[in-house]
Amino acid sequence: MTSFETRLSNWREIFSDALASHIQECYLGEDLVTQATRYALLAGGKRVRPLLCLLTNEALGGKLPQAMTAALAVEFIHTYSLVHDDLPSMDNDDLRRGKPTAHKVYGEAQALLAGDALLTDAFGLVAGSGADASIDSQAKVAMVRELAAASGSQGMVLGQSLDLYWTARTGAERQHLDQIHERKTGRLLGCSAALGAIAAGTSPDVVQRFRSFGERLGLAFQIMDDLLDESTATGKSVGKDKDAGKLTYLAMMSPTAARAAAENQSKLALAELSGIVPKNSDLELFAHWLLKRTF
Ligand code: GRG
Repeated sequence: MTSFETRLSNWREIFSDALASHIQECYLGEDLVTQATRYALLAGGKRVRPLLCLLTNEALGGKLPQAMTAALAVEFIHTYSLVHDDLPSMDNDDLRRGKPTAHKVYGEAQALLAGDALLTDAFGLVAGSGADASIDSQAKVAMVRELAAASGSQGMVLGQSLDLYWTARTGAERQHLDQIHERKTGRLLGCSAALGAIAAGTSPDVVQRFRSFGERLGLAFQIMDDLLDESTATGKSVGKDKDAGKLTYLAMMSPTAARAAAENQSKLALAELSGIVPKNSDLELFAHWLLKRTF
């Protein structure tokens, strides 16, 4: 492990501890929806979005508690999206993160509700619900706006709708592919970095640079995800996207061209940090790590 990977795994542990405490506080019930919510949150995952939020905040000299609430909120929204994405009415998947999907364990209705709970609770978290008085109300409103824009009708929801529309359909062009992934993946990564910047108390201009950094990084991440679709290491059903006729980067270009497109997006992402974050910061190393990942 490089020293950066050791630091990254420490950050992941810090996030997992905060998540575990939050679960202790809010999701201990034995009713089915709470069990399904807990199951989805604790099923593992790389925690890319909260790490991006925390590393952005750190790169800007922000304090951890302010950013942690936002980090939890983005992971809640991400987890909701995975639970809903796996449902029979969407991608109908049996495996996620190497484990049975939430609806396979708790049934479709309870899984749907667990997703709804996570989405709603994410907004409750950043709005404060009395918990974190250290973020001022203006910053909280800005965070709520970021989350809504990234996940709502012009964000992830639209990306998912377009993705379903273009599945097993001919006639798609590169712009359709980019639009799906900008919305479905890019926006939430952009939001994660923007939340880290807001938590650090930066100006709207700087927040915009980080949003754009995260969005480009998200596209690069998605292209790599397409390249990894045929690997068993992801814990998803192998080759699922390809077999389902999904509009992926590999449906439109060679693996070599896809890798080059990911590298280009990552370069453009890093250019957004120039003059704000020092070279070789952990945030920059994280962007490189995302492209090298094998799971
Ligand atoms: C249901 C509104 C709605 C949206 C669903 C997230 C999503 C949109 C669909 C999941 C399928 C997919 C390939 C999405 C692209 C984003 C992506 C790469 C998700 C997987 O994220 P990881 O790799 O997951 O960070 P882990 O398991 O590590 O948390």
